[in-house]
Amino acid sequence: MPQPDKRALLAEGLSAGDDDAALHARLVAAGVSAAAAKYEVDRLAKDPMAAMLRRQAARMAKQQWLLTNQQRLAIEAEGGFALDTLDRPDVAAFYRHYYEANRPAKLTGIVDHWPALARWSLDHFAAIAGDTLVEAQVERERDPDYELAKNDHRRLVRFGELIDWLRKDEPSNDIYLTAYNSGTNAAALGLLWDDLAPIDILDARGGRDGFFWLGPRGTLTPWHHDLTNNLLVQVVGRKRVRMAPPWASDRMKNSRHCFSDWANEPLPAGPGDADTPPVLETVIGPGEAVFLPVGWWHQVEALDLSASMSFTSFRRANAHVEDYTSYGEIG
Ligand SMILES: O=C(O)CCC(=O)C(=O)O
Repeated sequence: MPQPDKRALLAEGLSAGDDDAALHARLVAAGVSAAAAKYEVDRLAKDPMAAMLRRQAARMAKQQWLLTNQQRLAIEAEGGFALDTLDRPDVAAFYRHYYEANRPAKLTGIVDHWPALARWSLDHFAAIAGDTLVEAQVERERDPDYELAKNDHRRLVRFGELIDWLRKDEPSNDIYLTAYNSGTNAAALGLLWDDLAPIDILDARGGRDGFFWLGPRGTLTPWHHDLTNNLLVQVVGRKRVRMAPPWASDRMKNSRHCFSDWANEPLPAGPGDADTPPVLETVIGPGEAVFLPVGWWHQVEALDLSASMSFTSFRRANAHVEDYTSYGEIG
């Protein structure tokens, strides 16, 4: 029988905030004799690495307490933990109560003036850019990590071919033009920007700096958080958006970068429990939008053939990415 790795067990226990008795019990439960476990635990008293791990665990516990307070306040708030819908929001009120408060919202009436709402269709896309090469994310269904490995899934496709395939209206998560493809698509699909117009809550760039999303019914963007504040505007079809707050990150299984091991799990809307985060859920249709604050987890499913735009050009710096460093393994 293999010997338990006592150092690994101790490191695990110290990181979890175990006291000496809990560390001892952890070793014994893994098959270490009581005498050997006592020897190992006693030795930690002189180990500077153990002292540091203990301090780190205490810091983490303190931070978790602060986050739990955020949860209590949000759940006990008047109206409960809920997503507000703001119709034609006042710009100053939006910034004060949502953007600066790191609070999501569903927004309506902010793009009623966009010609895209009447114009965008597969025929329109084919007419203005059918012969153009666009970049898409492809072969997503064969790879459970298609978002994390998104570079491997980039391909150039003729826009007209993709449009013909979309006309079949088959549900699929295999191909999706996403914001990640914008480096190519912003130029390739430049004529589409003539169908957009400025949005009051954004800065003055007139909607021309947005990111285009086009895919069939059934695309799934797995649970992740963005590194910026983000506005997702729906133009064609509907999307279901699920959101979980940053203060519930202890339940988000965040083992890598900004991604969650919940992947596309349909975490239920509601206050959550000890294992699952509180979740807000909404469906946005043509002309509707959702404000996704930085750090909020979200998962998005297209319920129909869908075309959307997203924007990060708020009237604030929105530069949170500049001091983000956790790109690798976390959990
Ligand atoms: O619309 C989607 O599929 C995903 C949108 C999203 O996750 C984002 O804009 O950050």
